[in-house]
Amino acid sequence: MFEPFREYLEKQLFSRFDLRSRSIPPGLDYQVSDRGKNPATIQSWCYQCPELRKIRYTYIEAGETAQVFNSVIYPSHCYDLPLLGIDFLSFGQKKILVVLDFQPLFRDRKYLEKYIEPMRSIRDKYNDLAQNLEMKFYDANQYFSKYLLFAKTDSQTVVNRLFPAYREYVELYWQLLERATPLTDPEDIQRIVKAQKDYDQYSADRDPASGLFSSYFGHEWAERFLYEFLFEDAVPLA
Ligand code: BLA
Repeated sequence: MFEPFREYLEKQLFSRFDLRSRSIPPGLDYQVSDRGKNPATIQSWCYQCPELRKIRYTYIEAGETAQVFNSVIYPSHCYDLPLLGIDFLSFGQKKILVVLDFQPLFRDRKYLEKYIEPMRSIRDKYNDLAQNLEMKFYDANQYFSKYLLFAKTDSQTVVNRLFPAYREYVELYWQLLERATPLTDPEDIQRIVKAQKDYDQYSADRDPASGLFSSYFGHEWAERFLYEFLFEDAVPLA
């Protein structure tokens, strides 16, 4: 279902950046579930380059029952850019949920003007994918922008609308990165280190996928996956 999205991202990354593999802890890069009726696999990829300190994406494949493409791109600590966040989920034809955003690290006017306003024209073009759905797990005002794509949709729309929207958002993200000037003051950089770490903690503690990971791969594996790979700068809750 979302394989073309993964391929597109991969091709973009490899053609634009000087990527190096970034290690994934043993056992977390690939796993097969022996539980449930449908065999499920989860595979992850992780890279880095001078501009982007962590690029990770994950594909869950459980046939008709579940297909998920999830990704977060963390810019280098010398860029205050939002994180590129992608979460596309399909649980059979009836339930498809897509979320795509530049996840802001700060919320002051100047920051939003610089990094979020540029999304507006794309978001307006794809109004049908921005449905103002209520968030149950996350606070919409925390690490989400007002121009996120967030929709319950169908497979036709995924192909005809989401794919072009995705390409435009990703393209814009590269542009913002190209235009960004690296921070040099260690204090400014520390502020980004802290903000990205806070993002990891917030996200790991609330991840709505935790139950899904546990049900397929067991609780212990799920906790490791969350705190050692997806959001590795977070510490597990006591
Ligand atoms: C919701 N994301 C979800 C849900 C699951 C995942 C299972 C709940 C769907 C439901 O309502 O039934 C899945 N989350 C994952 C997976 C991973 C993960 C598989 O982290 C990791 C491999 N989530 C993100 C990112 C964004 C994001 C980067 O990981 C940003 C674009 C958004 N996911 C997001 C939002 C919701 C969601 C906004 C709805 C949550 C809510 O209602 O509060």
